[in-house]
Amino acid sequence: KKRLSYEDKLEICDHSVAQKLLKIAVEKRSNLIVSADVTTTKELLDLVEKVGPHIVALKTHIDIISDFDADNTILPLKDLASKYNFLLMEDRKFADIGNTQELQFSMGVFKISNWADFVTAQVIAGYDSLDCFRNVGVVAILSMSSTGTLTDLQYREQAANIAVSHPNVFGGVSQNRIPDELLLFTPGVNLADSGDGKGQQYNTPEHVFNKLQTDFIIVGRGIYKSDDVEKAALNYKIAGWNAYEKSL
Ligand code: UP6
Repeated sequence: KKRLSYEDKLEICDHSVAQKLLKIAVEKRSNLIVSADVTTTKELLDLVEKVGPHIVALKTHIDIISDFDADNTILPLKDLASKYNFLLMEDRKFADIGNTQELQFSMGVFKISNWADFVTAQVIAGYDSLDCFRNVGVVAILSMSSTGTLTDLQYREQAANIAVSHPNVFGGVSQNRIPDELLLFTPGVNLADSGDGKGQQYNTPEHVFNKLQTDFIIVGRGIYKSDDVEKAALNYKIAGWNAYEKSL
């Protein structure tokens, strides 16, 4: 079966964040999400200045920023997001009971609910645990890219059932195909390496569009570790877009 285009997905994915992402993808001719796994505010903002024009979203692990400060980290980040037209995806991978997740989402140092357009969450704690993300969109972790992951077929099916039926969820992170009404986000993408020696496993953009019919590729080290970050971002953007068009 042929994959759905972004235009097709705009018809069936009605969550407001899904709509925004799909429109940005079509406008920028990009399905690239950069994973900004750097550890200082300066590195983060420098990276975003370079990749911003090429991405649909920036994926953060905000808790690895050693000098995090709402005014110095988040305000300029939000300015860059509107300047370059991309969304902020906080890859928190929440994995607790609803009440705790609600606190982790809105309280503490990072106050994710104040700035993230969407977040990732495990579904391990069950359907109701996702109710607290009313004001953002959720991308559910349905399977993982690392060796030995416990996300077997039975888990993935049950996780997908939760994701499809929960109104706050509009997408899934997976290394497998997922139902069409969700947007598929695929990390573990790298053009040069097949792994990182720490369990990460990589595929090419070609593979994840052809075999998984993914919607968005997530690239970290393939871009931010590159000698020419801007050129690398452009390369992955083009590779991702060509792979998407070929898979149609
Ligand atoms: N990530 C994965 N695999 C998953 C889920 N999430 O790699 O199954 C995240 C990692 C990292 C990024 O937390 O931020 O995607 C991948 O980075 P890399 O391209 O440098 O390997």
